[in-house]
Amino acid sequence: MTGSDKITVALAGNPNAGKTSVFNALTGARQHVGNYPGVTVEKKEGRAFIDDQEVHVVDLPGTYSLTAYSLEELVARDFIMGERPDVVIDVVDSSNLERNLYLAIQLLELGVPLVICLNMTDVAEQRGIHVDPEKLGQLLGAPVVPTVARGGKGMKELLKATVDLARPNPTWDPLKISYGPDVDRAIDELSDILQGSRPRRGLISPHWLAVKFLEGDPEILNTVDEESELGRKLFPLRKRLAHHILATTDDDPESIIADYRYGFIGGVCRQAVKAKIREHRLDTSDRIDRVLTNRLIGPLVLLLVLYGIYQFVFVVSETPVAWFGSFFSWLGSSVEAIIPDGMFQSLIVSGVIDGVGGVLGFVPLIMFMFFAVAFLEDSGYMARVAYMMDRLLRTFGLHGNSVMAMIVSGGIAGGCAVPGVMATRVLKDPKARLATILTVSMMNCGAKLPLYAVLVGAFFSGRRAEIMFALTLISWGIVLVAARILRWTALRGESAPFVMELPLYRLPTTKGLFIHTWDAPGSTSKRPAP
Ligand code: BGO
Repeated sequence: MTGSDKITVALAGNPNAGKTSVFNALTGARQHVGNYPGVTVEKKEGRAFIDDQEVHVVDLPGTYSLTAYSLEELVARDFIMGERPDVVIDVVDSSNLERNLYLAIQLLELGVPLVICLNMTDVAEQRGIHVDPEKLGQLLGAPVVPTVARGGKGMKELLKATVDLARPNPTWDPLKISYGPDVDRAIDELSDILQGSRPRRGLISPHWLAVKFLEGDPEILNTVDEESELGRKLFPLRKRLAHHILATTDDDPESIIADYRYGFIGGVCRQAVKAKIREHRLDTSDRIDRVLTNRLIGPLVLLLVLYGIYQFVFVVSETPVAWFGSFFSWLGSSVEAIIPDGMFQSLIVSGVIDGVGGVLGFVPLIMFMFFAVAFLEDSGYMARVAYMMDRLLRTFGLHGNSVMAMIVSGGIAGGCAVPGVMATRVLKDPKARLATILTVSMMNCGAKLPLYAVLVGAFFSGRRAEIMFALTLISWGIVLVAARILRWTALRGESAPFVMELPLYRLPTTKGLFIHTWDAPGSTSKRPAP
């Protein structure tokens, strides 16, 4: 807290969300108006009381975002970062939640102790939109108080939640969301450099600064002199990373980051909003989702997609696999002709050439599999797979996002458990993460493939894809049962609530697909869970 027992609260919110009404309802006649220093933006301040506790309320300018593109946004952000109020109340219009949560997410990314004032609940209910405040609070990690500011409803509860959060001194704990593989990696690189030398704003997290730096936030860019030692490291790196992101995604970092924020919000709203007509940004992604995540059509499409991938991987890779086979048999017979019969020849031909050839022969197949998974991930469909699988996987004590690790480990035959285990970093629930790590190696990974291929070739030569598909389904069953047993025994406990992010659909770029195929999809996609 700032003073001995006075609490300072900043009131943020989109224009028309009801911020002025909340301010008036909280402070009544105890208000005065001034200006923010150095600018002609009006600054309203007032006092509110609850159980003898004085709360100093500062009304921030109405903003949609926390960028530095408008004076209002800059004033609001500077006040929060410079004055560090004890708590920020974000007034959101619950009848227009998705759009309003964009600011809330940015406040959470900054790390401010936040209370969400879920205003206009009367309007939302009239429109058939019911927001579950508890669920919303759980998912965002911030208290949510429903209000109707016009009638003063919920104001006491709002003040109480604010005071409860301010006592004892809350720490600034930034929300970290994933912005996709390329941007996440770029942010890691930038924040590593910023970690050591934080320009001016020593209290702000290097991760947040790195996000802003990559977004090209003019105010943050200005805090670093291009000619300084730090600037000479940061600016060329930023340029290179922005170039790479443009090449792999065909978009600039700022748009990608915004898309992923909306994806995160979409995931939150899916779980916390029940509506007769759910509020929609009716864009292409939403329309596609209506079909692809439909309860009946969605799983059928998913099975078709997986089966299509099998056909693609096995049919397309047949020729290069045969090339590898012919090359190694040619190499074997050539070496046989050179080295005389005996132990040494057997070691080289049967041991080294046949052994290495047998494994390398599956490289094209594995590359095609990774290519297919990279396509699913880059297009945004993989997040929908996780969303659809969430309910099923939860019954086995896992999480929808475990699906990426499972698929990469061999959920589509030919994967590898190493990037699979790395892909579990996205799971924030430690028990679900450990259960996934311990079980994914039972999938049909690339190392098991040669053996399966020999057996399938010998017994079911005409139906390779179908039998491999069946074997894969069996391995899924084994993994799920093993996970369930672990969650009943060694890893017993409740699962933590977690947001399923649904990024917008995008058309993958060729360069992006090749880079992600090479990297092994999922292995670098998400940040470590805090
Ligand atoms: C007018 N419920 C309802 N139904 N309305 C609310 C609520 C609520 O919870 N909260 C606020 N409003 P501001 P910003 C108006 O002014 O506080 C209404 O920009 C009108 N005015 O009364 O100003 C509030 O500060 C004529 O409505 O928002 C106001 O964030 C006809 O939402 C509007 C109808 O609130 C914006 C409404 C002359």
